[in-house]
Amino acid sequence: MRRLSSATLDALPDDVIRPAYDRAAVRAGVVHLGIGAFHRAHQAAVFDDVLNAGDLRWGIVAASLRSPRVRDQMAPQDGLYTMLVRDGSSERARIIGAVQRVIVAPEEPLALLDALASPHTHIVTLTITEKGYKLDPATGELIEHDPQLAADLASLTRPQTAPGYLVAALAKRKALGLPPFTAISCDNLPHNGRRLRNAVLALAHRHDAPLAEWIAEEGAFPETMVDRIVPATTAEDVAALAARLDVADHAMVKTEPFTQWVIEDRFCGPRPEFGAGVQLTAAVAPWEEAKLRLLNGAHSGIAYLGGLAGIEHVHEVLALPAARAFVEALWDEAQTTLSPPPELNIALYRRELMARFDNPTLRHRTRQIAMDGSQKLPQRLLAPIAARLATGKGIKALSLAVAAWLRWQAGQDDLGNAHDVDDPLAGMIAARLKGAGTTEERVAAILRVDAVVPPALAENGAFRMALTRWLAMLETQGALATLASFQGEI
Ligand code: CS2
Repeated sequence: MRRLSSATLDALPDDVIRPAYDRAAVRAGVVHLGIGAFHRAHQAAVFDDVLNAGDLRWGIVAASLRSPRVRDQMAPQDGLYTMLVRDGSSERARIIGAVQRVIVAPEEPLALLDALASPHTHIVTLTITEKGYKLDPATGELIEHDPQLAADLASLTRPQTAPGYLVAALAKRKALGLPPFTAISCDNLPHNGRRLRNAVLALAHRHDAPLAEWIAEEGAFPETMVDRIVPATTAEDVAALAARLDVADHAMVKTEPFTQWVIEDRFCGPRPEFGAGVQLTAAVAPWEEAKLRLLNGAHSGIAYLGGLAGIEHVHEVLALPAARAFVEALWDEAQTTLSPPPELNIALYRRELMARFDNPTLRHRTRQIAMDGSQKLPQRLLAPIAARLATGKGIKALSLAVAAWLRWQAGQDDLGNAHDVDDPLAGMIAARLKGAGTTEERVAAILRVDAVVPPALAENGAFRMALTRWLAMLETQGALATLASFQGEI
C-alpha cells in the first residue's frame, strides 16, 4: 500500500482535512523537544491552525531525544501524519503538516543545536515527560547524580538532556548576538515554566555565570497547562486507518475532540496569534492545579485500581459503579484544595471529565497512565492529601489511590499476571520493598522515599494509617473488593 506523503495527499478520501497552506513556503519558528504522540495531537495541531490561518512563520522542527522511531515513521511521509479525532458518535481525520523535519538528537546533536540557534526560531516547546527535566519530583532540585545530567554538567558539546540542549543553544544564541527563545514546558508538572527555568538556570550557572544571568534577564519560560487525552497508537489503529484512507500512515495519532492549552502571556520574542483551544492568561497555576488534581489525579487512581483488577482501558474501569463512586469521591476531596479560576465551573468540569473518560473509542490503556508514577504522584495526589490534612479533612479516596500505586509496585495484578513497573525509580523502590515483610513495613518503606513523599507528609500519622488500611485490603482482597468496600463506606 502507498504511504502517506506530499505525493499521496491528493489521493486521500474527500472528507480528510488537509493543510490549506503551501508547505514549501513555511519557515520553522518553533523547535519542539520530545516528539511523542502528545505533541503531534496537541501543540503541532495548534501551530497547524496558525499556518492554516496564513501566518507561515510557525513551522516546527521537532526532535527525539532518544529513539529514532518517530523520525523513521515520519521522514518517509514528508513529516505528514493523520490526527484522528473521535468520540462515541463522530470521527474526523485531519492531516497535520506543521512538522517540517524530525531530528534524532543523539544522531545529529549539531543539527538540533543549529535549529535551536536559528534566527527564525522564536519558540521552543517541550514534552519530555516529568522525568525529562532531571529534577527531583518532591523538591524540584536538579538530580545531579543522574548520569545524563552529570554528563551535561561536565560538558555541553554533545548534550544529553533537554535542559542541556537549551543551555548549549542559548549560549550559541548569545554568542551570535541573537535574543533567547521563549521556552515552553508542556508537561504535567506544577509550575512547569518555573521548573524548566530552574533547571536551565542551574545548569547554565555551572558552566557560565554571565550566560545564566542573560537567560534570567532576557529569556522567558511561561507556565502552561496542557490538556488533551492522547492514548498511544496501536497496530490495530494503524491498520484501521490504512483501510479507511487506502494509504498507510505509520505516524498517525488518535485523540479526543477536547483540547486546551493555557499559556502564561510572557513571551520574550514574537508569538503567533493563537486560534481556538489556546488561552493566554496572566495566571496559569489555578488552571494547572485544577487539571493536575482532578483529571490527572483521577487518571492515576483509575490506572492503578483498574490495572490491579486486570482491566485494560479507562472506560472499562468506569463501567463499574464502584469505580465511578471512587472517582467522584476523589474529586470531592481534591476540589476543596483548589483555588479555581473564576471561569472554571468545577461541577461542569467534572461532568465533562467523566464523559471524556467514558469515551469508548479512545481505548486509553490503564498501563500507559500507570507509567512513571513516582514522577506523577506528588502533584496529582500527595499535594492535595497534604492540603486536606493541613485543614483536618479526610483523605479516604486520595489515600486509596496512593495505596493502589504502592500495591502496583509489587509487579503483579490481582489475577496473578505480572507487569513491568515502568518508572525511573522502580529499581530503588523495589529494593526498599524487598526487605519489607508486612503491610506496615511496606508503607514505612514507601514513606521513606523522599524523592516522592515530602518528609512532613511522611511523618503524618493519619496518612500512614489510611495507607496501611487500604494497602492491607488491596493485598488481601484485591482492587475490586476494595472498591466495593470503599463504596459501602461513603
Ligand atoms: C495521563 C495524562 O498518562 C497520564 O499520566 O494522566 O497523559 C493525561 O491523559 C493528559 O494529561 C490529559 O491532558
